[in-house]
Amino acid sequence: MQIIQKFSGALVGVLLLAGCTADQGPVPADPLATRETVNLYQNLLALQKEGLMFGHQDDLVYGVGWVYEVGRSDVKEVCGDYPAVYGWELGHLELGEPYSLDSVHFDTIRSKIQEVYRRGGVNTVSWHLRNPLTGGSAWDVSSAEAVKSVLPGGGKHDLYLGYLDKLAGFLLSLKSGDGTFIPVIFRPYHEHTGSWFWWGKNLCTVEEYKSLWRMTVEYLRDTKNIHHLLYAYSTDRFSTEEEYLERYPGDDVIDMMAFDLYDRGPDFPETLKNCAETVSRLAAARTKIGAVSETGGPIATQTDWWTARLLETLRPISLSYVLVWRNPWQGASHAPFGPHPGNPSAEDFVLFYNDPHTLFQKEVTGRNLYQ
Ligand code: BMA
Repeated sequence: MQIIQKFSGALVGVLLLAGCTADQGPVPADPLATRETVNLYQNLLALQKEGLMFGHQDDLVYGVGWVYEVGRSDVKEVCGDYPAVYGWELGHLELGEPYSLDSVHFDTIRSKIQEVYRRGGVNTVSWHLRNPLTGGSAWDVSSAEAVKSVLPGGGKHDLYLGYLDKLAGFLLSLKSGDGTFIPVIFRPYHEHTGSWFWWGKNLCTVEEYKSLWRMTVEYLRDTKNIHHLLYAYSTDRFSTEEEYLERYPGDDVIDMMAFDLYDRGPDFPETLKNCAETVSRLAAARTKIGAVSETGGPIATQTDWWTARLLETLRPISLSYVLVWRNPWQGASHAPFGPHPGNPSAEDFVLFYNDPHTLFQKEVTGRNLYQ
């Protein structure tokens, strides 16, 4: 009896360390995560062994030559189906403005998140929030004091909690028709292995970056009682496991391990393979979800980009999803990264869509990811 008790105690210890409980299976970092959030987490872990979901930023709200047309999606217009994963951007929410830095109303984002949830898709949010120290944009890297200034004791700490209050208000408004909180993958402070955002590598120390993360999770989870988030850690390109993990804030606050990587030259397939294999391996070892959280390629000129460069590189690697960035409808800071009618790679996207390894709306709707 004693031996059995000792053994089961050790077993529980091992399972908890691995982010599991004996009866429930793997659980997210937030011990109070809602049932739907736990279910999403477990279903994404299972699904990433079977196929790769396709995601697109702002897919339902604008595309090439249109904005705010109900039912439209550039992806659907090319392949006949919606993506499985949808990215939304919350920059400028912290200012209390009605629309994002990409001119999408937060009320619209909310209703699209609700629509995606109803259809069984997955929502993820990013946050290019303003520089709290200078008042400049997320890209204002003129001071290496910004992260420090928002931590406890810093001159912008209270201002920053105000930012988090506004974020929390929006997240707490994400409810389905029956009042259930809609789980979302929250991906702040991304691409921090580069130095183009105020939270980037050369703008703060390792400890400051980790503290920013932990302060954010603790405030949302413990002070604001938000329990419908899966937290995503998302670097830019990296070379080694050590580099990837250098600023990782900890298994107890992170649910997804991801990276952003754009196709900017001939090294892309090899770099993508290296980063994807590393993230997939690290995520599996920790029972976390793995993903390519942002990508995009020269689809106007490289007509087999979807299959030859993206799919064939990622096919052997277990990851939850790959999300391509937006198809800007105004002030285009870059070419569309998603497929769209008339694009020279549109036919190749149909091959990508028809490949059994890729998963779109049709495949995930039947999976009941939240049950
Ligand atoms: C960038 C570009 C910008 C945009 C920002 C936040 O990569 O697409 O135009 O404002 O993301 O979505």
